[in-house]
This record gives sequence, C-alpha cells and structure tokens, in this order.
Amino acid sequence: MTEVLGRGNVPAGSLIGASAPDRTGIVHLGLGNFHRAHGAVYTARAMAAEGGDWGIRGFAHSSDRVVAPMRAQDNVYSILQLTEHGAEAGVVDVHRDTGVAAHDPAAVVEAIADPAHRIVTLTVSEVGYTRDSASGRLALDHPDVAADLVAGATPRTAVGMIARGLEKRAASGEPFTVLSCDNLQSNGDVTRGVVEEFLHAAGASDDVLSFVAGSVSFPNGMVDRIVPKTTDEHSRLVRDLLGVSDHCPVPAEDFTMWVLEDAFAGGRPAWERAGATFSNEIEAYELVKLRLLNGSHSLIAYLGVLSGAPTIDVAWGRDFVREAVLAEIRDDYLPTFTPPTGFDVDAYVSQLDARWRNPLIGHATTQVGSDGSAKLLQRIPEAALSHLRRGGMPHHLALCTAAWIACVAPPRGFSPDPLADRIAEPARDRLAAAVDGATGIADHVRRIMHGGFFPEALAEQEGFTARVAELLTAITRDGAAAAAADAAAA
Ligand code: CS2
Repeated sequence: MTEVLGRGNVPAGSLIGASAPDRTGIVHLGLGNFHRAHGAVYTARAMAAEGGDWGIRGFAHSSDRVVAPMRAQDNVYSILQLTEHGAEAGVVDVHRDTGVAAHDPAAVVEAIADPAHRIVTLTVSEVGYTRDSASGRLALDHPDVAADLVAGATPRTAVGMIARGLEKRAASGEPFTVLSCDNLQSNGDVTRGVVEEFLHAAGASDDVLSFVAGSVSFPNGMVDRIVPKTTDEHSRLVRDLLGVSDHCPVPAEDFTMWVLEDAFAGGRPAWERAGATFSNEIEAYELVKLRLLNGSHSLIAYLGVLSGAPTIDVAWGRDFVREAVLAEIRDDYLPTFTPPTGFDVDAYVSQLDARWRNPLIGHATTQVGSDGSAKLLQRIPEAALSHLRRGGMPHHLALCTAAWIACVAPPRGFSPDPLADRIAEPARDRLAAAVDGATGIADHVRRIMHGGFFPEALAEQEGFTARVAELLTAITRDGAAAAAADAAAA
C-alpha cells in the first residue's frame, strides 16, 4: 500500500511555492479544482517570494467530496500538470483549515467577520451569484435568497454568507476585500452589486452600508486556467510521479493567467511575484477571456456533444467545429471589443488552439456545457447585441444558442446524442415547462428567449430569435455539422 500524502511526507522538491504559516489571512468559498489549481497556487508562490500570513481557510459549498480527503491529508494535495510533453506533479500546502459551508454556515460568517482575515476569495461559479437572468440583479425570488433574507436565518447562499459576515465585521470596522475569481464580466462590480442588494433587502443599518461602501473593496479580475475533473487515471499518475497516494489531486493544463485590479482594502499577498498581472485594463482582459476562450468553449462543447465528442480535444479535432469557432471568434467576437494595449490577439488565438488540442486534459464537453443557462449570459447577449443593434447578425452566437437548446431543451421529436443527458443544467425543469405545448420550433425558441432565461434586450431582437430557430431546425433535421454550414454560409 502506498503511503497517503500529508504534511509529513511531501516528496522532496515537489512543493509548489511555500507552505503557509498556521495563521490564515484568506477565507475561500468554493473548494473545487479550479481554486486549488489557480488562486491557491498563486498564493503559495507569492508566500515563497514575500512571505505573509496568507494561509487559506477554505470552504466547499455543500459536499465533502474534496474536504474529506483534504482533511485526511492535512489539507495538502497535488497538482498534476498536463502538458503536451507529459505530466508533472507538485504539492500545494496553503490550506490551513477546510470545511463545508452548508454544514456550518455560521463558521463562514464568523471567518469573514474575523479581523485576522483580510480577503475572501470566491470560486462559486456563475450560478453561485444567485442573479436573475433577465435583470442581472440579485434574484430576490430565488428560494435560497428569500430564505437567507429572513432575519436571524443561517445563510445558505454565498451572497448571504458574505453579506452576513460583512454585517458582523462592520463592528470592528477592519477593511476587507471580497475577490471574485469567477468568469463573470466585471466580476467585482457584480459581486458588490448583489451583496449590497442583499444588505438593502435585509434592512441592514446605515453603519453597515457605509462600512461596505467605504472599507470593503471588490476588485475586478480575469482568471484563466483549464482545470478538468479528477479521474482515477489522474490519481494513478500522481502515485507514479510522487510515490505517495493523493485522494484529491487536481489535474490542470500548464497555462495559467490572472489579471487583477489593484484595489485591496486590507492588503494582499504579493501575487505579482507569482505571475499575476495588476492592470487598469481589466475590462479588456475580461472580454478577451470571456468571449474568445469561454464563449468559444461553449460552442465547442455543444457542437461536440451533439456530434458525440466526449472531450474538448476530440470536438476541436473536427473540422466543422474548428471552422465554426474560428468564424465565431473572427466575425462575432473580435469586432465587439478593443483588446488591452499591446495585446497580441493572433498569438492568443493560436495559444487557444494549442490549449484546446491538448489530449491529456480530457476536458469533458459535458462539463463545459453544464450550467449553460448561467454561463451563456456572460458569453452571448452583450456580444450579440453589439451586432444586432447595428443591424448585423451574429450567426455563430445564434448557432451556440441553438446548440445549447438542442442539448438541454430539445424540441419535441428530437433526441440529442445521449451525452447531452450528462450536462448538468439547473434550469432544465424551467426550460421544459417554458416549452411545454410549443407549436413548433419557432415557438419553442421564442418561449425560451422570452422565458426569463436571457436579458429582455436580447429577447426583443426578433431577428436573432428567428435565426436561432432556423439553426435549431437545421440541427434537428440534418445535424450539428449541417447547422454549422448554414451559419457559415449566411
Ligand atoms: C469553461 C471554463 O466550463 C467552462 O465553462 O469555459 O471553466 C474554462 O475552462 C476556464 O474559464 C478556463 O480558464
């Protein structure tokens, strides 16, 4: 039996960055693979360069799938970096305490209120911000949000936990930073928006509101690293490379990027010494990332699922997928924003090609295709509207929308590839209810566009709805490749 990884047997030379001191300075919500391969690694490296009490107190949302093995391993785990030349493993030792927020939400509130903590970082994914899809504001009618707003209730949403934590922290007045590390446009501004909306709706005092307005910062930032789910094969590779067994390793590509606005009310680790960039052009970086990588990723994923491709590299290897995505980048995304000063877009796109091609990543199309009702809001409406308002038609954004519908809310008489059943879509039931009784594909699409799943401004664009319906018809009748040819021909 191979020994299990722990603080006492980290293989020589494998530690990434520095081990954190016992004191924690960062609270983290969302202990999934992305945080463990991204923010946690930057923090370990920043401490190696400049020290600091930046140990992480991490909380998983509701499951102990990661927390149980992490605790059994002194909260130490390995990263398995998958490059075209093979795999390398390294060990991360920055979490000093881990728990499950749903099991003990009061601990999260206390941790945020604790003046020793200076930052809460979030990787709760797009759905974790509990926003209304049509308005982008806090979804006050979301059952969990409504429950959290009841006075004295123990919060269950991330927004509720942060708001209640800040409410308590106002007593000490210690400055604090709430740092979103999720793929949302203007993620810091969005987070401030939902937290303040929560506090207003909860009837917070003026003291609390002015503490949050004046002493709590919510920097915007762009995060990037492709991090798939862990498989048994990853665990086996780690065992071979490190000689110890790890029950919660994280596979990741070698590429990593983090661009941040430097607005940290309570100080921060020297993340720039770990490779992060501090910039005043965050919005431009976010648009590059959210549109060229994430937006394209969704199209690869849905066309991939519809044509039976289990992973991104397999889907990307199909000519019709690659051609559709490159046309989407060129015609639908690039004309909608100005990249950061000096940014080499062509180099970025060829790097994307290399990243998506990497066969070792094994990134499931169904994983990227999951939560589309929340992810597509970041990837489609604004870019589409910038064409539609000028009389243009973003055919490939319409194709992506049609392919998503074909996978998660297929019209009557059409069965997508069985892979589609593995897409986790929280809005599946609401989508099914919205299209129940539709009179045909045009009506099916119209009901979704007007069903509160997209901003009203996009729903009002009848030309877009009609184009989505045409492309969905092509998918159901002749398949994804034929629909892509139709999008390209227009
Ligand atoms: C992906 C992202 O699952 C998805 O929606 O597009 O998780 C993507 O892999 C990361 O944002 C890469 O940084």
